[in-house]
Amino acid sequence: MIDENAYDVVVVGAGFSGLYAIHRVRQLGLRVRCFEAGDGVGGTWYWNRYPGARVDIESMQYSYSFDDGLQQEWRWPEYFSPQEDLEAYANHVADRFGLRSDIELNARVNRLAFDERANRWHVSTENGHHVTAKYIVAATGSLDAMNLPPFPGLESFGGQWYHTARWPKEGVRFDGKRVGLIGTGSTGIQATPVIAQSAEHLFVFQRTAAYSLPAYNRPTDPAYERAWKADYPQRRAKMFGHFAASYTENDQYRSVFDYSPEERQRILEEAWAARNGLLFMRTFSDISTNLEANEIVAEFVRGKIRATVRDPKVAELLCPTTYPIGAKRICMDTGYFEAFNRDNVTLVDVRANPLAEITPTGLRTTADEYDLDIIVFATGFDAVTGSLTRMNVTGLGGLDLREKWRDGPTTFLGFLVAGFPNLFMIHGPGSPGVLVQMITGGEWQVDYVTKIIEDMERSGRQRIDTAPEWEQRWNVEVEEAAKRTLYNYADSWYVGANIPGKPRIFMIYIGGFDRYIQRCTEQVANGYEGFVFDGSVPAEPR
Ligand code: NA7
Repeated sequence: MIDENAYDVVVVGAGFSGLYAIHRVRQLGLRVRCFEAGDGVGGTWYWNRYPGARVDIESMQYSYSFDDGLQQEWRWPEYFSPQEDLEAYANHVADRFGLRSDIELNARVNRLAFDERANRWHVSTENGHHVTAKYIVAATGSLDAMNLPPFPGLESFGGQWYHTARWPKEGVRFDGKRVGLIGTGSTGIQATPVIAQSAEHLFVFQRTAAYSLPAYNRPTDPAYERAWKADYPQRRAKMFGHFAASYTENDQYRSVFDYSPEERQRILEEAWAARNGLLFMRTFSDISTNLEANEIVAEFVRGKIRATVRDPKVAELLCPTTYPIGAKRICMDTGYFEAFNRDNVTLVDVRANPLAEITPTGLRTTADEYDLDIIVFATGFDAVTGSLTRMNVTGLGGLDLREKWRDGPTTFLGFLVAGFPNLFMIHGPGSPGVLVQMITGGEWQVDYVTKIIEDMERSGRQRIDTAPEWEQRWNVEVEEAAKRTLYNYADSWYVGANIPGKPRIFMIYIGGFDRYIQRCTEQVANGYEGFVFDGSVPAEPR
């Protein structure tokens, strides 16, 4: 008798990687079930529906490549899609490939336990589902577990409050309201100009100033779309061989120091005017690796802030000075700095005067009190590991993933954890994750994982694991790659510094997507070196 609740694969999360994982697993002819916490598909682009939410990579490339019909027929109205267009795309993909019948919505996984006698995972959800599966694909997202700092007094607040990552579907009306926005990362920077348009007054509480570049978002030029569609196969192939899984036509890749100060200025001005967002960071080859080169570019960007913001004191406060440009995720904005020229926007420095408490009528810093009707928390995420550790995952011998990662996450190739067999993470710690174009990165990882599943099914293997020595070795590779950059110079979510008590470890493989593919591929080609099947003795790392 078939056990209806026994699956070959459970996919956790119906974001972009999860949707593709369902599709690929089905192609293997295996039984799959996907559990999704939200009441719709889209993952990050389902949850983050705050005002101004927009992707920072051009949509013609931040999209699936696996089906040419899909990429030919889909139209992206804007270069950088707003949240609603990305959510619509996820829904279209779910319908077009008939994925919905395998997705359980409103089903947050709250327990994953490995049964080592049966080599099966037990999966439970908050709303009472209980199934088993041979394999888990954890497509849980790098930026899913929201961070709401424990500000004292929040429960006493008489107004409304929202976290940007759990924004109500019906939206929030700001007209006539005094609004406080906490946080000036990508999210706060996108939300500020939009909220400012209707709020009676907006107070932006800034702890650390951020480097932000103009998005230059605009309607998609039909000629640009045609060029992409005519050349999709070649461009996608280039993306799979590119260090950031991206397509660029005009990388200069020369050192800042190859140019005279006047030439640099000219190149930077041209880049500022023409290269949207993240591309600007590739104007020179050494921006992310050489502090002196970085400072030249950082000072150029500060000059732009000073030229935009009329009040010199406010401008100075908005200039980031405590870390290199790019060491935290660079932000992309549409009118962020300009918003501080409005009479109804006030910047509050909570580095000098920290937030002390939320009060029944607003918020108090160590210097002042603010009457507020609405508080918006744009305070980020327990990134990369949070969505995994919050699921209560236990592996061999009942080992808890939180315990295993107490001193920081360890993985082999960013997708497998020793002692947690048959559990595959997409965009997990130690993978290129958010430092590459994530849809393409996710597609590649899903393909890699499904190939492993296919091999196991063909050879009748029950269990795939790795060994701590191989995790250590991979961790060294991750660390070495990060050391060659300036990323360790900032207290960012990349290193877990935004969550008090989280071990400070660079959690992302920055050696390049191309190099990552090469490393993953060669481990498998070398007879699955570093993997342990069905409890066999692991090979020694060389
Ligand atoms: P981020 O980038 O983590 O930004 C969170 C912001 O919230 C940042 O400015 C923080 O200041 C601020 N923050 C967090 N906790 C506090 C407290 N306790 N007091 C004051 N301010 C605080 O999250 P986002 O959602 O903006 O962006 C996440 C990613 O999504 C982004 O990098 C893109 O990849 C897309 P801090 O800098 O820590 O001083």
